[in-house]
Amino acid sequence: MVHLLRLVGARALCARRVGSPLLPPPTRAISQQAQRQMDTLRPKVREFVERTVRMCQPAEVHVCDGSEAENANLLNQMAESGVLEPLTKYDNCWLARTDPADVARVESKTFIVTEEKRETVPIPRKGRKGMLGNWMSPKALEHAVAERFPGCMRGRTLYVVPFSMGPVGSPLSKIGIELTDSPYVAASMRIMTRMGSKVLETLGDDDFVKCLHSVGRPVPVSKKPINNWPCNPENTIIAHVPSKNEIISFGSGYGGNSLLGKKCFALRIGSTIARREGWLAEHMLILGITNPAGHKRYIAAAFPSACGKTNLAMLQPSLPGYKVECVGDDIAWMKFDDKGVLRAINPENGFFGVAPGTSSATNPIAMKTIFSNTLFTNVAKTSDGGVYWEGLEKEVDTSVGIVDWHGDPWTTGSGAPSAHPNSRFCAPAAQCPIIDPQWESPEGVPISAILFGGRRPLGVPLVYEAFNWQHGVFLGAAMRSESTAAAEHKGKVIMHDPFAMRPFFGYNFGHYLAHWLSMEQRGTPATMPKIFHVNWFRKAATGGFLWPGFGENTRVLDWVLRRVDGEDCAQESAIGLVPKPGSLNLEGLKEAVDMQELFSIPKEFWQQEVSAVAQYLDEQVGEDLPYPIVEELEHLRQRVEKL
Ligand code: TSX
Ligand code: MN
Repeated sequence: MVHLLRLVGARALCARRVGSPLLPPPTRAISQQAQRQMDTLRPKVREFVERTVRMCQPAEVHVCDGSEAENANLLNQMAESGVLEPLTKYDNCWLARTDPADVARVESKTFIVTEEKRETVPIPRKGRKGMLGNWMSPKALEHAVAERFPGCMRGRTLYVVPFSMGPVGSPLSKIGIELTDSPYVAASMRIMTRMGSKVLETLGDDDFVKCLHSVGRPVPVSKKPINNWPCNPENTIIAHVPSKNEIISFGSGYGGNSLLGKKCFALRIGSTIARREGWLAEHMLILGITNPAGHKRYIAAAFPSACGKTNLAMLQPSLPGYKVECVGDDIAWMKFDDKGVLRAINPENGFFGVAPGTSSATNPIAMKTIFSNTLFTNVAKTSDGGVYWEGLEKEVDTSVGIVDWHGDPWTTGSGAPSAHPNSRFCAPAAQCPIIDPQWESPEGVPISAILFGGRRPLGVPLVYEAFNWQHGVFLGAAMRSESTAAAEHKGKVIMHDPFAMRPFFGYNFGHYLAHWLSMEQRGTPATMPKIFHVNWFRKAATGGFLWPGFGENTRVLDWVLRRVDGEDCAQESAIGLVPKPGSLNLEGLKEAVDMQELFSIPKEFWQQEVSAVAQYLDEQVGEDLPYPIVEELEHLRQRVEKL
């Protein structure tokens, strides 16, 4: 009775909201069972759920416990409603096809909400468009929410998804609660995060990050969803409110737009929490590496897209006696401990990896990870109930039939790719055969080195080391990578992507740089991670790659670790410390490598690089660019002039 009154009262409240249409009554009151579930929630959680129920008017509420039985119900129910297809060739693997209008993150509709614009983004120089994030005022967000959310979950079930980013109970972990009307999101969050009752128990009466998500298609739908994938691309918005630890996402069911623990929480909101609390939330893989002497270290590495970050995180070493283990492939939360050692956790619980290009040749470990308990999205399907994508040509029997990611028959000659280029696997990290024994360590793993990288066909050597922390921060700021950019560009362009964080900054990039620079004061000099820049993608004048890459990158990591050990195997160059001649271990390398060309530092190229980076940082960061970065740029310019 009490609950009924609450709902009625809420409806009146919704109807009074300025600018929102009068809402018809909910299709039905939520079940008594759901009410009982909601009654078990702690006051803060319950208030969040009840407020959302009043606004969004779902037909039903389900509080996720994270159990196997609950998961099986979700999956079977999605199979019945045509959202998922079972992939009968594998154990508990499923295929989702999205509406082709909902296949990727939408940066133009992603906002950070602060009182002052400058908290979110630096003010670009006159006439320049800011490329370091989108700002929205709290008023504009209020309006955007009022226009979209009232009644948006009518006819659907609201799933309450309690999740922990990081091992449950770790001092480095943070808890979120995602309210979503997408069962696909609930099932994916169970893979990508620690999800369920144990999280609510740990939360107690503490605060949590409030995550609200709706596909934005109340039932009955105005038009039949394509592929049974409801979404609302015209009205999509992904908003982050750092001051309230809130994320609000509407209109997209895909990946980073809807699995709010990942990019939205662990990077955007995470970076703002990290700044306040004095740590780092970064777009980095974490790997453990043991050398032939049995000495184990951990490396964190940031790469823009299309550099093979997941492949590096699961590297199969070519050098005898080396062992690589995986802590994470996408995000690192790093904090200096009371001894001044930088410690990292992977806040995630799974891999949400790009499928095309993944094969036994490029990443045999991933191939051993993703064929059980995995949700595939927008990959192609074989007639024997398996998956297919570009890169698997040599691994799938050509006698099988293939349907593409739209569900249409496909053959090699079709022209268009079989799988969407951004198609994904979503697989539990625990299934990775080389998952690190310490990957769930509550105190995190100690980081000895940080790598920044990029896909640089010209001018940038295989590896070089920063002279010091300040120079290392500059290397992160100056990151660029080749990418097949926006549709209007045909060819490949070298894009700026500082710290591989360009789409993920939760606050002003100038302030972010100042925060990184300040980290030097928190670390103990002897154990401060050394910073390196790597480039596996340099090409010869004749066109081919100069470096074999993949497992052979172990040779670069070996040199990095020897530098960490203090070995005298580096010499100064204009751009940083490069390997002394003969110090990179090339023993047993089958391919002939032109070391001269691989490590050359062409004066003209670097003059252009300096001016491109200078122009970018001046135009984009302007007044907010910390002086030490200006200083590093000027020193680099002077060293390059002497080449
Ligand atoms: O992931 C890659 N890595 C990192 C591996 C640990 N890729 C794939 C990038 C696409 C996402 C690479 N591609 C790497 C690399 O180190 N290097 C290259 C370029 C390359 C491609 C093919 C060959 C060599 C280099 N193979 C032959 O020429 C036979
Ligand atoms: Mn990523």
